[in-house]
Amino acid sequence: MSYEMILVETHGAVGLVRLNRPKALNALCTPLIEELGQALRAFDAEPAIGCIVLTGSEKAFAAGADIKEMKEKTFQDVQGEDFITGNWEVVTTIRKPVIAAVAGFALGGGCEVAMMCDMIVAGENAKFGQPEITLGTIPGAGGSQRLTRVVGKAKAMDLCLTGRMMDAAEAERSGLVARIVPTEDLIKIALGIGAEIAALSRPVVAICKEAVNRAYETTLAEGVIFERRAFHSTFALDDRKEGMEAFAAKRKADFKHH
Ligand code: DAK
Repeated sequence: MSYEMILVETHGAVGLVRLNRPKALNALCTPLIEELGQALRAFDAEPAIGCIVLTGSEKAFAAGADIKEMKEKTFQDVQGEDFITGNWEVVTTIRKPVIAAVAGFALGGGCEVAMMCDMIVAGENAKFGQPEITLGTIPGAGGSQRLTRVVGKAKAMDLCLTGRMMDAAEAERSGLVARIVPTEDLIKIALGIGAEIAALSRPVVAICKEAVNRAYETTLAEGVIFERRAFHSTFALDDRKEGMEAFAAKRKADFKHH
């Protein structure tokens, strides 16, 4: 598959997608979002891949949806065509873990895409924000919802109502970012985390991702029941047996992904 706005690489069992529209700071125009969806779906369907890393450049993960593409649209346009909704949701449908490796700006749709991923690893220079209010609009790809769930009402209101940016340290303190790493080592470290996850049992990783995500969709009591059933289901796998036998035998587990 050849792409024009992203670069796709494979590093062992880890798929790497780089947003690559440097002149526009990786602004997420419709063709870019389409290519991103195709690449993520292809990695999700590839049995040799166990984890996916999504990144941008050192200057920008993505500076938002493409404002120049959006600016002439009317209400009838965006409502009528359900403006760009479908492809923007693809990230949330991927079953393998997706790590956002964020350096530089992650603004508007860029911040929203990063939040759709399963964890964010940030370079020290990362900046997050939902500046849509300064453009006379509001977040449109889940920013007001996911940010609020992740960082709480106080910070979400602060960011969404003022449009200010938050740096990597504040983002980590607020729970948005899993780890901060030196910007120059970001890709290497994200790929390392990806390789660590990809070496684990693929079906168990998928079950675990589903269980954590369930916490955002249900009550605690229902979530715990879901987790219990999912936990029980891991006992149907050879990998669960191998993991526990390897521990008892003081050797490294050799997961076969079934
Ligand atoms: N769109 C289009 N072009 C952009 C852009 C963007 N979001 N961000 C930057 N660029 C372009 C600039 O226009 C400039 O292009 P030229 O003038 O060279 O042609 C080039 O990238 C370099 O940008 P700057 O010259 O501005 O670079 P600086 O370092 O001075 O500033 C900056 C960097 C990130 C602070 C600044 O570029 C900036 O403020 N950018 C806009 C950030 C922003 O407001 N983002 C939010 C966009 S609204 C939805 C899904 C998603 C959304 C909505 C709906 N649905 C599913 C319904 C999302 C909406 C948004 O994200």
